[in-house]
Amino acid sequence: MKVLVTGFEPFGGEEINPSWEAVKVLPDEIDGGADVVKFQLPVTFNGVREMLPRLIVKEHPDAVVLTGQAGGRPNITVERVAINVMDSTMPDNEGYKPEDEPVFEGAPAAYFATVPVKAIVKALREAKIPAAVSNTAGTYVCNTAMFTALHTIEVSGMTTKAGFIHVPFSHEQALDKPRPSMALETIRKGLEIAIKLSLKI
Ligand code: PCA
Repeated sequence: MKVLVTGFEPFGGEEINPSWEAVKVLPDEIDGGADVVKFQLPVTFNGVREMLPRLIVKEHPDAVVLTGQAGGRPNITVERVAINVMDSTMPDNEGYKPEDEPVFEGAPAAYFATVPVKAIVKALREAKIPAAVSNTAGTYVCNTAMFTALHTIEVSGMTTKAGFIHVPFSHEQALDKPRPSMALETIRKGLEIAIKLSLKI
């Protein structure tokens, strides 16, 4: 078994991105033998749309677990759906600011996550980690990544499961701002739970 796990580089003036900080300290093998392939994605609409399809086809993993920072959210959120829209008032790390553009022209309006969203939330809560289902991954780069992964899997006829987990700011990021935050170790543990469940179906 193999799982591809991605986190993002920092954006929006932050020095770190807790998604990548947590992904990079995951074990290289999970659940008694599943290989964990880790990759840091750029926070750019074009970079994600170009790199992710190549990576997924090359690695041909059993599951893809994408992660990103959702600063301001107090809990780990498991995304239910990705939409075929790029719409942003905040420029990406290349200065690109799309308005009402599709991620892929002619692709479906949306894809549902194929990882077990509700089961992951339940397992996180059982592990005492605050978690919830989210019904929007936004219209910035994270949604584009989730849409790109699900669309790539669909058009390639792969059976790979894919989903997106948004994580809060880490405590380090919130030291000087009144925003909710979570310990990186808790985030890492939460991702491990999500990965295990994503590989089980
Ligand atoms: N979060 C952003 C993009 C990169 C990241 O970590 C988002 O939610 O779209």
